[in-house]
Amino acid sequence: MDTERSTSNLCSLQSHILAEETHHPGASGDFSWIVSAISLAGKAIAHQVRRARLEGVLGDQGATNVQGESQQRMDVIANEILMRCLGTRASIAVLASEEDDQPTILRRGVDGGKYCVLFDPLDGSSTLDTNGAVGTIFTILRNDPQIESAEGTVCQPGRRQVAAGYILYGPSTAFVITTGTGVDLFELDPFIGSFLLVKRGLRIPKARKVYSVNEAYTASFPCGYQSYLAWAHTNGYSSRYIGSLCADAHRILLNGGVFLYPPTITHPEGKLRLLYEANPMAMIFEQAGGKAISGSTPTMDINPRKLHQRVPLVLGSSDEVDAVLSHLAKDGSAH
Ligand code: P6P
Repeated sequence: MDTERSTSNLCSLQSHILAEETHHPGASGDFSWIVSAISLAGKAIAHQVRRARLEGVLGDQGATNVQGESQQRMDVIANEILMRCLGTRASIAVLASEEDDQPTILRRGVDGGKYCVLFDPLDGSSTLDTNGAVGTIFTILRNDPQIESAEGTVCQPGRRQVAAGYILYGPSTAFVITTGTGVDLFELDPFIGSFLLVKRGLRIPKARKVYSVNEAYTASFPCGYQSYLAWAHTNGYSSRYIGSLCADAHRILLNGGVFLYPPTITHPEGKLRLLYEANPMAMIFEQAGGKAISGSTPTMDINPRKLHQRVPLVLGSSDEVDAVLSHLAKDGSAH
């Protein structure tokens, strides 16, 4: 991937979003303010992640979240940072987080609440103890003032996402975002405190013989997924799996390949959450020329039933997702 950083002008995320806004006549700037708040939260979380062990905030919070998963102290810290940064933005009606049972209503549509923001504050946080890469995943939806319940308002299909992205806290801090006209990649320069544009219009390679799955659960995958893995094992594929969605997805977005989280005995509906993990990733990958399916359905076509709904997910290069789909269709595993 050639990057623009070395030859082009300095372009920050802030100025890039404001420039994008000029393509939307009548844009009020509200959307840019929301992205700016997410950017601010990303910088603050990046700082906390890097100092977590020094400040003794790694490990369990001693509680379980709505998902029934043990909450990490850094999950709570990241969640609070996002709430504090987004809560001040006047155009947000509803915030929803993986860490909170219910959405947070900030204001109604009549009071200017134009958007809803959903996020997984620190995906993969259990790998932090061993210095693993973690990420914040976010999506922005339009608020529908006609819908009374906050959960009903945010339960929109992925096709209606206004923007989606993630912030990956790894050796560097990467900010990936799409607003529906391609995918742009920024990297945090900690010395000037700005996310700088390094790649505009990122495209995923059409094919790459690398798959990413937790093979320990293979015996409990539906047979179509098992059939695909058996085929991949005898067709020159290699395997890479970190166990942190943002890190696995980012590698595939840049290099190509396919990520799979099929249904398992523990998670018969799949483990990943539709609204604030699968859908934002699906928008990014489709905008970069890739594909994202849940069973045989494009992930973004699913009509959500509830906030923390889980789905199976296959995400990646178009040819590689098609190869998985062909095995699911053959074995009738796609559901
Ligand atoms: P497993 C992290 O807990 C997460 O939600 C995703 O980031 C990741 O892709 C998946 O779970 C890993 O799950 O069962 O392989 O540990």
